[in-house]
Amino acid sequence: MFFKLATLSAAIAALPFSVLAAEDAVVLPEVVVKAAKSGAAPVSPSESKLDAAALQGLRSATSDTASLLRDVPGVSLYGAGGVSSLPSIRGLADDRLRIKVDGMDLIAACPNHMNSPLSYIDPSAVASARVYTGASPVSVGGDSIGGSIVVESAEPEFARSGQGSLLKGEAGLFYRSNGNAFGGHLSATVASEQLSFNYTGSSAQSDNYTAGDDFKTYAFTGRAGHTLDRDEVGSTAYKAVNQSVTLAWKGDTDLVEFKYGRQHIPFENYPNQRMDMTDNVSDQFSLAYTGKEAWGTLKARAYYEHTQHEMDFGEDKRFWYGSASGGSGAQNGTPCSPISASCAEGMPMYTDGKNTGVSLGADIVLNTRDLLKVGAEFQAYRLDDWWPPSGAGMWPNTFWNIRDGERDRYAVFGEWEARHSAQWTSVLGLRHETVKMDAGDVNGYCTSGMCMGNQLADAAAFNGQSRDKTDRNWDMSALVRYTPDATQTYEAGIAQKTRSPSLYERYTWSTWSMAAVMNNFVGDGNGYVGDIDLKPEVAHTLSLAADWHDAGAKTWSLRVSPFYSHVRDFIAARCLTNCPDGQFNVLQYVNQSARLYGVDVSGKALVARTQGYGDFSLSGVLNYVRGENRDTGDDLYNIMPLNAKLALTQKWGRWSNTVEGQFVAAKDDVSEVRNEIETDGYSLFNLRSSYEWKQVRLDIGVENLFDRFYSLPLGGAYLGQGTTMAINPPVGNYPQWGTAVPGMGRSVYVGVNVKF
Ligand SMILES: [Cu+2]
Repeated sequence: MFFKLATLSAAIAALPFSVLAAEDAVVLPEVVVKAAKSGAAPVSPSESKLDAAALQGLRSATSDTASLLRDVPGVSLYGAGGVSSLPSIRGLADDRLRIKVDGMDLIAACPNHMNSPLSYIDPSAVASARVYTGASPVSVGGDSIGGSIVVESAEPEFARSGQGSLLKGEAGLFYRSNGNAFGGHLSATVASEQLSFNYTGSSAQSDNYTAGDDFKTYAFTGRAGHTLDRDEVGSTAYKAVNQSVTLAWKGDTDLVEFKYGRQHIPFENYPNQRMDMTDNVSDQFSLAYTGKEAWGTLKARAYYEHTQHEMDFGEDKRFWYGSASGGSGAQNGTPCSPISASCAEGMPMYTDGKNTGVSLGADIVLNTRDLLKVGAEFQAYRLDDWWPPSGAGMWPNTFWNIRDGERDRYAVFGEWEARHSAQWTSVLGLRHETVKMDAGDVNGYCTSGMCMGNQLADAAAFNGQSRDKTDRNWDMSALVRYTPDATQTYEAGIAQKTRSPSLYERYTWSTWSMAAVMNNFVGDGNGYVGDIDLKPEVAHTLSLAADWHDAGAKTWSLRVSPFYSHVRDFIAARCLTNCPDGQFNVLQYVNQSARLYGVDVSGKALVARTQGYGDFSLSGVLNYVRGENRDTGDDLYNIMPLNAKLALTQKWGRWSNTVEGQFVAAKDDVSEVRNEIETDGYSLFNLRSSYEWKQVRLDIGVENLFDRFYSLPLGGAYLGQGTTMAINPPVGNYPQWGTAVPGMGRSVYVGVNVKF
């Protein structure tokens, strides 16, 4: 066995890591947690873990994996496509968070970040999700300044000793009334005691959703062809298919897992982007090894992910207002062929991203007190972003938005976790990353003569500069946890975290408004231009947490966690030339100084234990965050206003019934430079029920019970219909500045899940 292990280790020495364990293997941090559970419970109060049971209740309600995290303290969601919203932790989102899906650092390969990391896994495939909201340990961080999210699909299962073989699976179907959404999933495992094979597949699709009662301001009249209903929110339809096969081998002390996954999104439309996703194919290959040694655990992983992404105008954006009879607009509904200098049809945009990663890590048990985690990670990322000629102003050449983009990360870290006594635990970590970036020469659609929008001069200026950049980034984090007795835990954490700019932030180059508005990953409708000389952003964070609970942590708990973060060289935006209020403008990324602070409060309590009607418990979350630009005095963009959730749950035999209220204040702290739209406060109510038999689970619920109209505070600007290619189309055409994306009106959902 040892020889085999050594051979394997050698074979995989070039490979990487992640949280991955055989059914009977135990990941080390959990040993610490479990060992402690009998006495105190020094689980970090700034870490939230959602396991299968916690996730199950929302699976039928959403096809958007990020939305499974909606009730985690400190988390809010940027609206995007139907399966692609972006989690925000304490005001920081997207590339500012470290998000790992099955051990892979996925990167959105799209100038609008449509294919965000969590869009690559279906909610039905998520077996566990961990969210680190505080000064997260360096072992789960890197190239980010906010929290970390670690999402895992199910671990491979094997037949029990003496059982011979195992055949099991799960299948489910769901339907949601709003948008007529439906889909299903299937997972099947065939295994012996040593080998395990699994297939997992899922599919979800939806028409446009409808907003609550009052959404009338933006409804269309006189539109040819497809007509939106009065309360229909344009560009919110989608279809997604995820499939994977996993082959795993288990020895006495080691586990090897190979997984191939393919995601296909035939279309996903975006109500806050000027383009829609018209095709996205992602192939993911991952090989992982976990070995339990006498000294601890060795983890290695290698992965390769290839995204082929296409955008164009979806059906709600293919219309030329005021000239329905013809014209040569790229968004005209009438076909135009052949394309030429005077005739355009659509605006195809392609992105190709290749992401290769290798990581190696060890959790070394030094003694009963000390655990040392060391790791090395390498990631090579390649990106091309090009827009083929499609006629009229987009003619005659291919527009290269980013060509031969390269972003490589080399990281090493060490983390020392010590249990000094039953009361005191500390975690100290240090991490270094070298980030090397480069990009090739670019050109616009037009490469000679009179070109629209300064394409010639912009391209020449970009090509004349060196694009080769190397950042050397240090992260550190120190955490102290004090657990005086079984009813309370206090934690203080400080961290320095660094993120290098993304390829889109450094290397997008065109100031032409039509091109710039295609580069936008915040959904605010503005155009963005990169800056090669951007510096990495560095956050210094202080995070405190106190957790009080009953001795068994069963009947009640209260957790309060204030935080403060100062970000040097925060990548903000400034006006490029002239930016009037009340319209969309072209902005450029710029390093400024920012600070974010706030508090998350969460708690639960068993309020009644009845004979006839089961147990009743109350749970709640309150989130407050402020974000300020210290250089300009402006508010940061997309900061969730004060909000709270309260839920009353009845556990009654096989029934679980919940009434949920969500209360959100008006958003009036808005980013002026981005002309961010204010949103009104609102409250929503949801009902959820589930009934469980031995092998069957039924979920049924109503979201937005009273069909309340509301605007998504982090949903961005509504660009879901009309002639989106013009930054500010003439009055009478859409989109006009000033409408936020409405949230979904009432939706009844039902889901059934069968285990076999
Ligand atoms: Cu895209």
